[in-house]
Amino acid sequence: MTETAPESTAWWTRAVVYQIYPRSFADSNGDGVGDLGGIRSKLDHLAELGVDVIWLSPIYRSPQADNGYDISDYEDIDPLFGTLAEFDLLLAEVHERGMKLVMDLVVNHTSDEHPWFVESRSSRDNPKRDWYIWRDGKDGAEPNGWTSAFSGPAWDLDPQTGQYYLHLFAAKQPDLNWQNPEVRDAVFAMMNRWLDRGVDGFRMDVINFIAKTESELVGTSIRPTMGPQIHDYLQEMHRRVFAGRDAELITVGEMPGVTVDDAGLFTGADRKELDMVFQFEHVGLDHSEASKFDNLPFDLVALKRSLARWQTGLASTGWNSLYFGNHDQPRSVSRFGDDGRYRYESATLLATILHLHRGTPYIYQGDEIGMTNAGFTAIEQYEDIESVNHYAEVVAAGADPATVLEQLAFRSRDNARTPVQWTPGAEAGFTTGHPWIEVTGNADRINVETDRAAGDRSIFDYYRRLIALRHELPVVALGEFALLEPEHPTLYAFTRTRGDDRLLVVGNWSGEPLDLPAGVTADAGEHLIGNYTEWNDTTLEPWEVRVYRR
Ligand code: TEU
Repeated sequence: MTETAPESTAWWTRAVVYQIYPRSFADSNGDGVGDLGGIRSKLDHLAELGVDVIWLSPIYRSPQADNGYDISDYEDIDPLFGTLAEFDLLLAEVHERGMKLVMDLVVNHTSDEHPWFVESRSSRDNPKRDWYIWRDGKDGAEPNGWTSAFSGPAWDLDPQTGQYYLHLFAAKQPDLNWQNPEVRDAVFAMMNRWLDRGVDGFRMDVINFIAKTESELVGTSIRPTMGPQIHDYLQEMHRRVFAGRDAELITVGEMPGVTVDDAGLFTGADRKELDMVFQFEHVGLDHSEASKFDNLPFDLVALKRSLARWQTGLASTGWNSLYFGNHDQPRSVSRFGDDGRYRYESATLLATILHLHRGTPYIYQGDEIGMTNAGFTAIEQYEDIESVNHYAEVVAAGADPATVLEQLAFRSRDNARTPVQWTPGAEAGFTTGHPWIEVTGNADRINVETDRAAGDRSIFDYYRRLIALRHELPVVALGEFALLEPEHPTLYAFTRTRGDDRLLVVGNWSGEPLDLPAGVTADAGEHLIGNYTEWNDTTLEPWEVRVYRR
């Protein structure tokens, strides 16, 4: 964050973030679950890749109903992952390598096992009653029609006190009441303690959900609308947590449903709210409004239109995060590319297009070696609460199980949650024990060891060069964006311009050769990076991408 300096000098415009999903990254003690020791053992992998920031998905104490996004103690590390002492070691080792460490901040909700909620539910007059959102039922049913992101109503009746509590996610994730100043005090104090400990910022889980009003329809879900107090809450957070020490920190708001205009407000330089948003528009185009499991054909023109709107909309104020995948999305090479014959080419094309946009790129663990979807075919293979609940709900309502399994195979969050494939050996070198979720069947071919030995077909090496470009060339970080050939169904072409410096990116988003429209590469300049070793200026080979600079 920058308090007084113009936005363009902020260090995170030149930074690349790497997301670790700790339970699937590396296991050091053989219990089958990734842990802090595993992360420490792989820090050189990340330093060699050249990333600037590591974001850890939650490692706090948690019953793990939603893999740590249900927190029962914000001030301690879950024994599954390690201890606070080991966390301090990890933080020191990250800093020694010149990288920063960002924590996941999950404060829209806690676990129902958090002492705050245990107290809150104990009686109607408990001092913490109003820390959560309690309502009377209406005509013997839920207070309103709001639905949970993980199937069913967003309200649960607590028999002990006869009222309903709100949970926008699982019943084990009750929503905190941010209107209560005591809740804000407690959250801000906790954040300050983590910053005092030395962490470098926060990725804030569904942070736009903390202010709730009326209803809106989101797909088949009826959700609260983002209330206007959201900006007050974030500005108060800035004043009470970040002010005075924000220049070295990074703050990222994960915000499902946020628009470009909202993002300009959340991240405008003078607004003192957040550094950047994590938005969802471009990953919502290939499924229907009605359900994220209802897959639509991929449409490159729509994707380009969406990403270009964000580039233009935040050109003069605000900042965006760039991603094609994370722990909630399918693997990007399986979803947008070709995870078979052209896996190397399409993985590197996706990386090039993403990293050459304006914004801060996020690499999700395993993407740097082109890991693919899990290939699960039976419901027993799935662990994710969203996938398991969805299957149970729609099959009970009469859906054909085989069809639902096909949808999950494409869409389930577990596709991104299988263990990172380190070696061709047993359990992909992830654990010496039995992994908590199955290793993807292609680990003998797709793994870090094999990829790094692949010479000019190493995806890791390609990412390394892309990251270095962002560090070296201001035009990559800050250049103005212009989309070319917006209606072309398979060509992704754009320029980035800063002063006399101009980059041209041309990518063939298909498995067929493509003749470049006349003039696109005229006066393109020198070849900067690309995923083929030989090229000509008039055609692109399958999934070929190329960047020129003049
Ligand atoms: O996700 C928020 C979110 O809205 C989605 O990405 C969500 O998981 C998915 O769309 C459901 O269809 C965040 C976390 O990233 C996710 O892992 C958590 O499950 C969720 O919040 C609750 O904390």
